[in-house]
Amino acid sequence: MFTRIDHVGIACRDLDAAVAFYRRTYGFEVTHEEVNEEQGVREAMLRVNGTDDGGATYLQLLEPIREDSPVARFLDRNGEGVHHVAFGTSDVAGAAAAVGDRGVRVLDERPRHGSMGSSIVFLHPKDCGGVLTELVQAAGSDDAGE
Ligand code: CMX
Ligand code: CO
Repeated sequence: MFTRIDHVGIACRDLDAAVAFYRRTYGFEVTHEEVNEEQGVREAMLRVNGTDDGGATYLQLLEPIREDSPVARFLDRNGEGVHHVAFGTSDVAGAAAAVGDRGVRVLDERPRHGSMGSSIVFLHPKDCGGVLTELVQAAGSDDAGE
């Protein structure tokens, strides 16, 4: 059901500074940048590697665009650092339903819009051993329903 780590989400206060750090330290380049109003973030996706199912693995650098957003609250509490882990699947609605049946709270009733046209759902960190977990179906993935 889950075929890869789609991305690791990292909260930062200054997106441009974070992008510069990942470029000069590791040589990772920005594949895509966007503002996601619904999630309250400006974000950059840095592609790390491709996978044999045609997917890829990214770092997602996240800067809050408003104070009442999840990433702003996270930064206030914890400072900069790892914010969430995202697993890739070809059927995010089915995967969320299956995980929900296993007793994990699914935070989104319906998949929402994620980076690069993906569909995403979040799971409650308190049901996942303290890890905020995201499920991702890439745009154009086989079972894409949207
Ligand atoms: N990782 C682990 N634990 C987290 C967390 C995170 N990223 N964010 C919050 N928590 C914990 C808090 O530490 C707190 O724990 P305690 O009660 O033990 O102190 C608890 O969850 C509640 O925290 P809160 O700040 O009061 O709650 P929020 O109102 O911020 O809600 C959550 C937390 C997970 C429901 C909310 O952040 C959410 O809905 N997140 C999903 C959306 C999101 O994160 N979007 C940004 C990324 C977008 C993208 O990836 O595309
Ligand atoms: Co994410």
